[in-house]
Amino acid sequence: MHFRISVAALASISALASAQAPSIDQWTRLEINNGTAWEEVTQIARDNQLYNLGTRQNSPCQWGTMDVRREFRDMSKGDRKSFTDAATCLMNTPPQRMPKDQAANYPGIKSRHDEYVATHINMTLEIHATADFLAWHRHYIKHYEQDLKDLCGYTGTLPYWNWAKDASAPQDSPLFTGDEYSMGSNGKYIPNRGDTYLYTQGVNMPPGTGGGCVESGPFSDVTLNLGPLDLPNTKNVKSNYEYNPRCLERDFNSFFSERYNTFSNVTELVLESIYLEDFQDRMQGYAAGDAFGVHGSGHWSIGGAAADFHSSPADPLFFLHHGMIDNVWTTWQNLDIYRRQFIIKGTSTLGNNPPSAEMTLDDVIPFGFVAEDRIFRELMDTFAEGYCYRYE
Ligand SMILES: [Cu+2]
Repeated sequence: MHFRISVAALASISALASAQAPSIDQWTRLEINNGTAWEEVTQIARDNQLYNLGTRQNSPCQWGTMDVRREFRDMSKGDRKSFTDAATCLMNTPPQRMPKDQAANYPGIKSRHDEYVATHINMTLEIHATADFLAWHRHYIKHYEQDLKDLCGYTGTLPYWNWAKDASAPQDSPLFTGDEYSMGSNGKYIPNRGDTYLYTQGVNMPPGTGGGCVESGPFSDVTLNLGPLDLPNTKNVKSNYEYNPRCLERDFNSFFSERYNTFSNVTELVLESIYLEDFQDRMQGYAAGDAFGVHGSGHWSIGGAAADFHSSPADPLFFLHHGMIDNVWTTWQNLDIYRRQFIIKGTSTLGNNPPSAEMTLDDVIPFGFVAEDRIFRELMDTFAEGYCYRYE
């Protein structure tokens, strides 16, 4: 007990020094561009987390025993393989929450993994460009991590993908070599494709480096059952739960990542967004002059299934991308935790269309076939209400 108090006292010195979020002026342009600033910013946030935890009495969540989520390439080969084995296992596990007598109403739901996809499809317009975008996805991926443990015997934590490390050429990332310890390969290269105009963003997209089915490594022989609903250049399904068995397609495309997923993009996002409105708009690409943001661009950099707005969780890589998104939010929160822990802003409809009420922390947030409803407030603190994890 005495020991814990003195650790907290020591930590308070550094916490006092950084009670306000650091300013981007503290780093040089080179440090911002090459990832040095990002490393240091996340370390400041972690120091603040440690201090914050030290101020809590009797917390069941302890620093030394909490789940630590790591970047996929930082994990051992064995741990990487355990994760992809478990993710594949979820695709071969029967649905858990869909009432069995209603299976005919959900023809595309064949597995536990499909229940995640179907829930995201069904809720797409209520969980993006809304007040609960960040919180909803936090709980969604947390529950996925829990299911890997509960249903597939996984003993590790959810990895994340720091796309900034691969922004110049995601197709060459060590995550996607296609060996058995990777997250699976790119899609098979389809030549002679032209540009595609993306109407929503007003951007002309050049073809990526793949386009076909994932060729090797984990997920090369999985079957996706749901979606796509809104991809260009493909035949989309007509209803949310339509059964559409097909391979997993990817199409890594640096057109997006080198513009929107760089170290400078993510570092500027976190350090320049003082207000939550700016932070969440800029992250999702709803801020003026930024058509994608790190969130939207991450999806388009992967391409294929992961680029479909509604059914993107069909590609397990979705959960690593959103691990990074949650890491970015957690970092932003912890740079000024007393102001940012419980702050929300927005309504419950995409871009407030159709108009809906401002959400509050007392609102009930549904999770469909994924999990029980939660209260918004319960999703704001990574050390409470069943959460006990950090990023490294
Ligand atoms: Cu989403």
